[in-house]
Amino acid sequence: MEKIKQTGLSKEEVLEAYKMALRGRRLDERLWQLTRIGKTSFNISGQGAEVAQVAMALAFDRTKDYFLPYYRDMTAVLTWGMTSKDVLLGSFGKADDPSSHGRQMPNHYGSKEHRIISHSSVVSTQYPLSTGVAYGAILSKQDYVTLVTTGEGSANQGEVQEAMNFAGVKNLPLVFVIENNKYAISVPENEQYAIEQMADRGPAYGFPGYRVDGRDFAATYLTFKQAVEDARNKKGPTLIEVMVERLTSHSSDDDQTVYRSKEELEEMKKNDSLAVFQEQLLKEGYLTEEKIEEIEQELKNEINQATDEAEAMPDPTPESISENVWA
Ligand SMILES: Cc1ncc(C[n+]2csc(CCOP(=O)(O)OP(=O)(O)O)c2C)c(N)n1
Ligand SMILES: [Mg+2]
Repeated sequence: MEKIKQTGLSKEEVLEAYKMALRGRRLDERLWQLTRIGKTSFNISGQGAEVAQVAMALAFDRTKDYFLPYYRDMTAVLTWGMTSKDVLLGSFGKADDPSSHGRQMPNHYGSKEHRIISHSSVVSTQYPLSTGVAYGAILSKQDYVTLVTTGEGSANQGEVQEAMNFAGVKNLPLVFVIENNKYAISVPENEQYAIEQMADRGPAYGFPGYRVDGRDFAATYLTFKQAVEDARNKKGPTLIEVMVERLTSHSSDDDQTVYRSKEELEEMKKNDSLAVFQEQLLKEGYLTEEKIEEIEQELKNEINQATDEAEAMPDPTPESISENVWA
């Protein structure tokens, strides 16, 4: 059977998934442009992880589940319900930015409306927080599932081990994710961890751990689907290590050509997950060249409009400085 069909998603849903992954790429390209021309201060980019993030988010019930993302998860939060304009409001630091009303750095996503919980720049602090959110489901007898993500470098923080241990002990309805792009800024994976795969840390805390290729939309979606179902059915947490690429530098403040070879960068770009997904959809009859063109045009219009609208919004006022912060 064709691969995409195995997901059980309808043709419309698969096309929406493709459009969402492409939205993530095109919007991120816009964010880079805005940084480069000095209209925004910073960008940290999920290029290379879009397909995996769509597959991950689609496996949840986005009308009731909770999500504690990290800074590279723009495409995941878009899939969860945030809009291109919401993201742009955050990058411009506008008063109406749903993530923090312009208090946080760009890419620190949050949305009360969509149950996306804002995170700290101190990496992985969302992990222990997520155990509280998940424990809340048990204490309040609700059946929501919690999703939390971090990078493979940040997964070596002490509180990540504490969070996973607590989740195992309490059998929490929680899906732990490590997005492994093989770099923590300039530090390569062989200097980050000594085990073969980070997924092995799940069983160390008493629950399953899987490694999945984030370029494989169907495999990623199905792995998450199972984890969500298990969490919802009181079978406890799962750790999923998603292998992705980091196509860009760590952020707009560094240059990865200084610490990665030209060959490595070229090899990575040849295996761009978005191209792999597009190729697969063309082959399996979901997409045509004309349809791709149509989607590209729709996204271009959407992102242009969102940029103009977000940029025209007011900045936070000096008088509001002590609002929307812990004071
Ligand atoms: C506790 C802490 N230490 C260091 C930093 C600086 N820092 C920000 S991102 C990052 C690398 C994270 O790498 P990884 O977890 O692999 O995530 P990626 O950025 O690759 O997605 C570091 C060291 C920080 N924000 N917080
Ligand atoms: Mg990393």
